[in-house]
Amino acid sequence: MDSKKRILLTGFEPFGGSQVNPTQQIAIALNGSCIGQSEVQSAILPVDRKAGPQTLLERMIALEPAAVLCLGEASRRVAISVERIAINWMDYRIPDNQGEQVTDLPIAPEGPAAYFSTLPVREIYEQIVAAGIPAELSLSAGAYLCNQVFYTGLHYLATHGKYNPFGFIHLPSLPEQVAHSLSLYGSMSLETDLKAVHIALTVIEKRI
Ligand code: PCA
Repeated sequence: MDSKKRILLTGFEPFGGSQVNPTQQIAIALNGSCIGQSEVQSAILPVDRKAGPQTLLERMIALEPAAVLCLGEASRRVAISVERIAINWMDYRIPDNQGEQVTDLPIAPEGPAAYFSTLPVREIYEQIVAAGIPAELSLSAGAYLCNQVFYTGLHYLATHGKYNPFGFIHLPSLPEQVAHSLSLYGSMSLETDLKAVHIALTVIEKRI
């Protein structure tokens, strides 16, 4: 492996009956790209309560990335959501892709109630908005797998004395996902997602 710093970028497989997940497409599109002095290495996480967080930790251990940005799709959100807080709680809204639905359980029984994102969240949010892309600072990543992965990564770093920037961004659904659903809600194009994630990675890269 060369001496370039690595940023781990993760997306998720499709879930909840959808055939696509914008975060999978973004992670694939940016895999191997250079941001400043760093290289993006992507991983696709399964929507599986055990294999999802496990795959993240395996990639973090194998790659030793200088920073990690995880992406998840939040259907019905209308803006790029830069997540501030991961909570130590699972209360799945729908089953995962293995049909498992967890109700009211902590992620790490011995862990703190919550962790703050260690990304410069306000700067990321402001830069995305400055580029003309709708964005928000979000106080909750929910209680499904995205929050679980967000919490798991921060808990791993905290319990191993590591301080690498680590955080999570939710993307809205793609226009074609909304077009094919029975109800109408907000969406964002892949092109706009790509611009926003590139901005986030550029901000993060300056901190590593
Ligand atoms: N979004 C889900 C899990 C996978 C994904 O892309 C979530 O928001 O928890």
